[in-house]
Amino acid sequence: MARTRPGLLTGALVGGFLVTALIAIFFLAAALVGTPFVPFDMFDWVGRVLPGPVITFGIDTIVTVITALNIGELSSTAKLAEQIMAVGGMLVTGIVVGAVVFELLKRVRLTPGAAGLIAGLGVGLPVALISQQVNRTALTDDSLNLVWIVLAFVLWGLALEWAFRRIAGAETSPDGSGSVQQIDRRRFLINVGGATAAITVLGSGIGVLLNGRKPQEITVALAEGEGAQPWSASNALPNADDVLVAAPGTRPELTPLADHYRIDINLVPPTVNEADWALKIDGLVDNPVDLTLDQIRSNYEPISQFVTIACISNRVGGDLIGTTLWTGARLKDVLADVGLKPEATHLRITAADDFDEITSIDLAMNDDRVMLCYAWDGLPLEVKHGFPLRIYLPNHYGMKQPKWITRIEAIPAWEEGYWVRRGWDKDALMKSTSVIDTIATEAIYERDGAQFVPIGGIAHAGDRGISTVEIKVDDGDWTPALLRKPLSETTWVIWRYDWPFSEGLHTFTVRCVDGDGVAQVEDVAPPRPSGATGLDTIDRSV
Ligand SMILES: Nc1nc2c(c(=O)[nH]1)N[C@H]1C(S)=C(S)[C@@H](COP(=O)(O)O)O[C@H]1N2
Ligand SMILES: [Mo]
Repeated sequence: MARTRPGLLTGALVGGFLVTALIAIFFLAAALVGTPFVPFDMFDWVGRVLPGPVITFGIDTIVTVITALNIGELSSTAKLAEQIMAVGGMLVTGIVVGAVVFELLKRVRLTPGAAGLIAGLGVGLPVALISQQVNRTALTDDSLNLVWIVLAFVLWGLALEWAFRRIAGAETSPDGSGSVQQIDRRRFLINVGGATAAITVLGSGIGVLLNGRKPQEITVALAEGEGAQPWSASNALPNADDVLVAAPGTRPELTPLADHYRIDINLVPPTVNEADWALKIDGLVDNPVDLTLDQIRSNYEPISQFVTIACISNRVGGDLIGTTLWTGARLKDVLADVGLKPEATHLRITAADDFDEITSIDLAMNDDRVMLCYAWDGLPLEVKHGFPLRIYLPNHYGMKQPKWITRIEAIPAWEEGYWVRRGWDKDALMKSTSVIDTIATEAIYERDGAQFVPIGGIAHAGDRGISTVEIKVDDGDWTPALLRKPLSETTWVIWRYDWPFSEGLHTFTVRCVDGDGVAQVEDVAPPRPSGATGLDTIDRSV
């Protein structure tokens, strides 16, 4: 028994301890400064590279388990299960690597530091590159993330090796008897376990607290009556500190209310008299209610979000798209008060113009952003934009989002809504799109002896965000544009590309990749039935 050097089992234990602390540190850093939370990135990546049937089996299993155990509402529980699996996956990786490193050190004599460095780089480098490629969770710069992840893993590897040498050193010291050696190892493991537990509890505790801080929440006081000014007249936009200036001629980042597109089935919008209006919520609910506008405004915590909405009829490069600040009450808060019956699966939303659409309760209850909206840019909704109430459904085209809502009825099955009955897509999820607004030849400038023309526009991909915008001039290479930080995760992104000027007739084309890494569809499709695709192209002689 004496003189056994630590091997697989001890390595697994130490690897597990240390990786737990590492996970907590990644979590804390993510909450503090927005570096990637590595386990989630890795999980997303694994989900994408694994073959379809394996994923389907995995999802089916989660669904079966959640349903069988009856542990709560499906999609949020499933998300939690996935997050646990993501962290578990990293834990297992740490355990396996710990075991391998200890076994290796037991068998092979290596220069001090080599094993730790190899283990750290061996795991850290691919993980950092994958995280960068997936780029789901980071707010920080790519190169910073890369350095941070690799460094963290290298330190982790070195800690592993240090632990091995401590244990091995203690046990091969020539003086003691076997029993002393055993106590030494046990005490050391307890110390390591205690230290990592402390880091984990502290790191994740602070991380949770920081995450509890709602990110840059905007409070909007409703301005009403004669001469009321929009919110944006006296408030800076949340990305005002972004150094990237839009190319001259790019549309405004926040669409002035007067310029916001309007689409509906009415020649004259229905005028709702606030005094006569109430929102009826009925159907499969325990307590049907009629809510006045005042009740909706004051009984529920108001939330404000920057929103880009587009019409499904918008052509590539068209102007049926706009961005403003929406304020309202979370639909799930309102639904909580009426008590949905278990048979209820969908909501039929009807409007003063007899327009109707059907929304799933799953979406309403699980997406905190879904709201009953009563203000745009701090002002009560304009009549033509849906006064007194409209709904916001992130990632869906306008046709899914009734204005002038009068009634919400909980129903037991999905039904076709107004435009679906007329042949349009039942889901109407927003397609990724990118648009050239300007080729600012008048703003040509010189730098290092070369001339540049600023080109700019917008890119939008529902609530998926935009990771890349690229420009092509004639048959040249696709070149990345610079991106402004968007107003929110659901708004369009302003991009800019300073083009090395050359005279003549040129063709400019733009394309984008969404935040999930999915490229904009380049095949040309008309708006009907599910939204236009294809690339925006401009011919210009300069
Ligand atoms: N009641 C009602 N709501 C409606 C519509 C409508 O015709 N009636 N049109 C929808 C469509 S197709 C779009 S694109 C958006 C447009 O909203 P906006 O006019 O405020 O931009 O409203 C949606 N909500
Ligand atoms: Mo629309």
